[in-house]
Amino acid sequence: MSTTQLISPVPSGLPSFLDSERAKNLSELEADVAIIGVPYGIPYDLAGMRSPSAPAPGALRAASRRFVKYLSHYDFDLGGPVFAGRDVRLVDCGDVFMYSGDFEGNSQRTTEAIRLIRKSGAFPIILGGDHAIPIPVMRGYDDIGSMAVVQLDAHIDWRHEVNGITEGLSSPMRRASELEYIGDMAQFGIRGIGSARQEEVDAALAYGSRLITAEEIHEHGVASVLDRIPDAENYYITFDADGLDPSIAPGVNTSAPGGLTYFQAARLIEAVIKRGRLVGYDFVEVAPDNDVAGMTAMIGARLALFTIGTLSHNGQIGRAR
Ligand SMILES: [Mn+2]
Repeated sequence: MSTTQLISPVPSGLPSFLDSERAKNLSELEADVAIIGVPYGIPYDLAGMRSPSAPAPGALRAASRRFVKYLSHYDFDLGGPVFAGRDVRLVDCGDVFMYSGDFEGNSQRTTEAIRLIRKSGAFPIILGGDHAIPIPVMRGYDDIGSMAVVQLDAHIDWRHEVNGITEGLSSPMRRASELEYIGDMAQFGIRGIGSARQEEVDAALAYGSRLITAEEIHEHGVASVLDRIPDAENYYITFDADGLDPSIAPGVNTSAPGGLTYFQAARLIEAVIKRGRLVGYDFVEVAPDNDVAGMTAMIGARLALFTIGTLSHNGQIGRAR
């Protein structure tokens, strides 16, 4: 299919993420961090054609506005100024352009967008969309050599297929495991029912994925599980909003009781960044129609900002002034 348009920039009149500059051409990026929305995955049925997470990138951008005036402030979660006093250039690339019904093409455009962002040297922050979107996103890392994947989620997402669809929201970790450049995996916050039958658990364990339940984190503390993050040079974090507890993140597609707190999630992200180079971060599965007072979008925007701040504090992005 012919690609006529790769992205739709954030429309004027609507907020960009953290009020950052709006990029119009991914081939001309000059940034340390590039925000990109990917509104659609591949639906399982007709009802899924209108993804509840399609408006999520816009909701996360809107929620990020409350932090804009504090970007020069002290961040107590980071123990210093948000960007550690460094120059960090953020751009918002808008959303990957989605052609109605052209799921394969949308997927290819997503991969292409990630390749262009990475080629520019910018760190990609991917706003889902549902949990199908890391599948085309991770294909944009085929030149990386190797990377580990750390997932925060209630569900293990190891289904081979659902209704014959192999690249849907239940399958990102299974598809990731098939990419030759993806090595170890750790999956944090796992709990409840609904993500796996015995065969998916067996497949994950056979691959060597580390499944760390939410209960273990609550019982023994997040510090006790940080050593389960695999050793790697490069890391990709995929964060399903339902990994968080429904009491703080009700606006998701598949709520599960017993989830992670904000600080458990933040300290997991921080620990990954301290271990090696983080090369990508996605936050997916926000369903704005289910949200309460915009709490889920707010915590999603906060965690993305925390991730950017932590990268800056660890010298992975930006320049010393
Ligand atoms: Mn998921």
